[in-house]
Amino acid sequence: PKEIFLKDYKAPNYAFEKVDLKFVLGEEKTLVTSSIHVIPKSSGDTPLILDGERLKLVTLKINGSPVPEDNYKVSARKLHLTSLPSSPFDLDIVTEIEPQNNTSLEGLYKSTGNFCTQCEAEGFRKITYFQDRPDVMSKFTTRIEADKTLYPVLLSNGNLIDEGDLADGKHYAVWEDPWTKPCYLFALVAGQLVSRDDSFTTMSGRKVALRIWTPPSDVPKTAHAMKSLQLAMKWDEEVFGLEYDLDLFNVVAVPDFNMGAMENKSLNIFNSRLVLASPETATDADYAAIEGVIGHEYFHNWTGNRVTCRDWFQLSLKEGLTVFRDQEFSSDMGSRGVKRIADVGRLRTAQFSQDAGPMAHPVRPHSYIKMDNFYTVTVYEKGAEVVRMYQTLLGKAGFRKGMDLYFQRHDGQAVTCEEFLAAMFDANDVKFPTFPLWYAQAGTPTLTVTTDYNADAQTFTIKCNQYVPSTPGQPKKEPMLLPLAVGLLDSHGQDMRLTSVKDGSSLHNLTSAEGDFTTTAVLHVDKAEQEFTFIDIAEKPVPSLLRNFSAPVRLVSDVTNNDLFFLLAHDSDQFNRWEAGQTLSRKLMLDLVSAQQKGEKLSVDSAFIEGIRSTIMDTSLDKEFVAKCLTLPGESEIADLMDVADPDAIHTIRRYVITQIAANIREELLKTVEANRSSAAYDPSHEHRARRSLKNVSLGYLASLNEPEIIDMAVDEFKNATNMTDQIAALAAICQNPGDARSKALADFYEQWKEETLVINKWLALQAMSDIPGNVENVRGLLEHPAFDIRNPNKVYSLIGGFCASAVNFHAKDGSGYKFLADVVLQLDKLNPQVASRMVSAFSRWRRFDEERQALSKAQLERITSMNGLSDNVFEIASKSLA
Ligand code: DPP
Ligand code: ZN
Repeated sequence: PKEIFLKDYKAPNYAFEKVDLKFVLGEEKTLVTSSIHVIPKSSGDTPLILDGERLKLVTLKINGSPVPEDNYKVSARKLHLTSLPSSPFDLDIVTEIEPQNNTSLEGLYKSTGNFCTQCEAEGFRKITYFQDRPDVMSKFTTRIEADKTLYPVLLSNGNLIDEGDLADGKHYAVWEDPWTKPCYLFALVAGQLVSRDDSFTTMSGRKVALRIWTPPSDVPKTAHAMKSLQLAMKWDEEVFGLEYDLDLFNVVAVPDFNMGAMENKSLNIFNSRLVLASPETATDADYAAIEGVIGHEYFHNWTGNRVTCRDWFQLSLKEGLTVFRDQEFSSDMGSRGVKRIADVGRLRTAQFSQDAGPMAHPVRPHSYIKMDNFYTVTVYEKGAEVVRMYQTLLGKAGFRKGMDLYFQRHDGQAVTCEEFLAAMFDANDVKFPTFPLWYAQAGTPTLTVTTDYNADAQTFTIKCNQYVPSTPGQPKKEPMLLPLAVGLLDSHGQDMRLTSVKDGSSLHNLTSAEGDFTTTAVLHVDKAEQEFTFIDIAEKPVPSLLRNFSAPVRLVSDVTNNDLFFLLAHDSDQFNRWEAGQTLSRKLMLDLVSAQQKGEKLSVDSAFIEGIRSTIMDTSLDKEFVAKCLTLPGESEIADLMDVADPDAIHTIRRYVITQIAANIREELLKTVEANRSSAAYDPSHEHRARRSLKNVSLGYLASLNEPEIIDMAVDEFKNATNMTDQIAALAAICQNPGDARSKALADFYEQWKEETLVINKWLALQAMSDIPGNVENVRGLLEHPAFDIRNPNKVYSLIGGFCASAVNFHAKDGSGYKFLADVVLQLDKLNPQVASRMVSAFSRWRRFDEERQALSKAQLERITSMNGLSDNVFEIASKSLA
């Protein structure tokens, strides 16, 4: 397989000004006619190289005449055209494809009988020959012809300009998109769908029709998605002044979809799980995910579609920015602090671990074999942190100025991350020379902070040391700009006024001209070693460092456990209040893991238990925040902090700490469950979501005690639940303990929900993630269950992805988990390389484990890479993991 490099980028030699597509959709074959108006951009006889995969070329014409055989060459992945006219010409290509046999779910494929498309990143080349790259932007029209009974609804991008009946029970529709776009934003849907219709009136008074399409029985489940869409449209106008630019916006829900959703111009296509929700079938987390992703795809209309990427290395230009925008949207719709905690939690578990492993890559990668493999937590979530840092450095108003300039300069263009950075800094007339390194250097910086209070001078000094670890291909790193947000708490737990800070020899005033003082200072850490001194600090403060997680770094500090308990009780920064508790938990768990490994007696520090008790009893706190504080760091987060990860010891210790907490605050937990039961009618408001989350976390703790009366209580909660949030939480609580109650609850749940695919996926995931010893055999059994289908990505993510998330079983000492995953990956790779490649990623951290486990997983990785006919997708991940 061929590796592609950012440094080799060359602008295309031919522009495609206008593209007229015609699809004749059929059961056996589909005929695609593409008529392209081509504009040569360079002089001389440069070949035009088109991408195309699994296509049957039927005819090829230039300016109406067949292209002579000597002037073109077809290979497995390209169509080379030579001896081309030097002035603009029309290229007509007819290809034949078989969407019904397309199991890769990219290009044009069928899902439950309907036709649909997924073209990002490089799926359009499975539809027709094209310059399949984002810097080729064209105006598209799309004519669709299909059987009218089987496919009554025909959709594509833009506006419907014509429709009508044809002979033989067929009909047609013609769609015209007035905006230029790259082919990755092309979409087509044809099938038996009905829509929920609503509208949105934009800030300039235009009425936009909104339609969410699903199979008829699912229409009632689209109300939340519709409301989320309207909120997102309003939010983008209010916060960024961005208005929708067509009179119609369609969303289609599809059950078979590799990713979450896709922002195709005016025809978003979504994985069903991110559209469909009812209180009975979807959890509060599902509701929140739908709101976030509906927002995300809508926001792409400006950040992604109106301004797109020059090449795929720039993916974070649109994804980092759009994730940041959806995070801000969700924060404004719900609880900002809790949202930040959830986002950082995900960054820290998934992205930090990627950044420390063989797949580590910069936010803007330097090379790839298969672009699909770079839709990663680094490009998305770390990319969003980079965007957030601009806002932290420039302020909200400064960030908005940068966004305005970005659109002013680049609307209608395909650009790079440099252009975004330039717009941000030019609009604010600043320069931060080391900031661009965030795009180029992989690896999570470690920021080490030591502090010193000088009572005589009344100064508080913060000494910083930053270190960016080496990563594959990048042995040496430079220091980069880390915005470090700092607050200082006085002995009453109040924020101190910060008036000025010295950075080396320069003194910065932190008071504004109006005399407003600040309680959080943003320090610009951009050297390997650096000192900052706060002036006029009247007493020894407790520092609150990296407030709101102001930079994506690993923070190591000399803050004591006593300081952490103080911050947990008092910090005005909600994120850092939570973080203080997490830091204490991580220290405790790491100490216990080491005690366990040495065979020492285990015990949990009573101050820790008291900290938890006072948090759960503090009625002034948001209950969702309390639920977050009660949740211990995950097993993989602890594993990442060890020199040699010991999944068995970590698992034992996490269970041990949970049961110790439960036994010690049993009464408080019981009271919390009592006090926070839901009313019969589901209330989606923040207050009620928060009550449910606290009740369910408490129930989970109690069930860990495995006492008969508590299990009875959990079974009652399960039976009486009126919504999925409570029902699945009760089921999960029961499932912690093997036995009759568990088997019965699982069987009852299946009976109740077997017709609801999305609910049954939760049932699969719950069993797959179980820590019951030897669970691999249950999971192998579930592969044969009628509820499972290896062709459906959601089911694979639930069952196989779920299994890999259970460290004790995936990393079972006998290697059974590794063998299971390799078996599935090899089977899956023949059907759907993108999904297979996501699954094989679970192997990538194999070097983190002991020698026996390393040998076992390495053998499975080698078994995979030695397979003939392996996809580029799986090859890239597996071979880089072995490198
Ligand atoms: N561009 C898509 C997204 O919204 C990829 N599935 O992230
Ligand atoms: Zn996106």
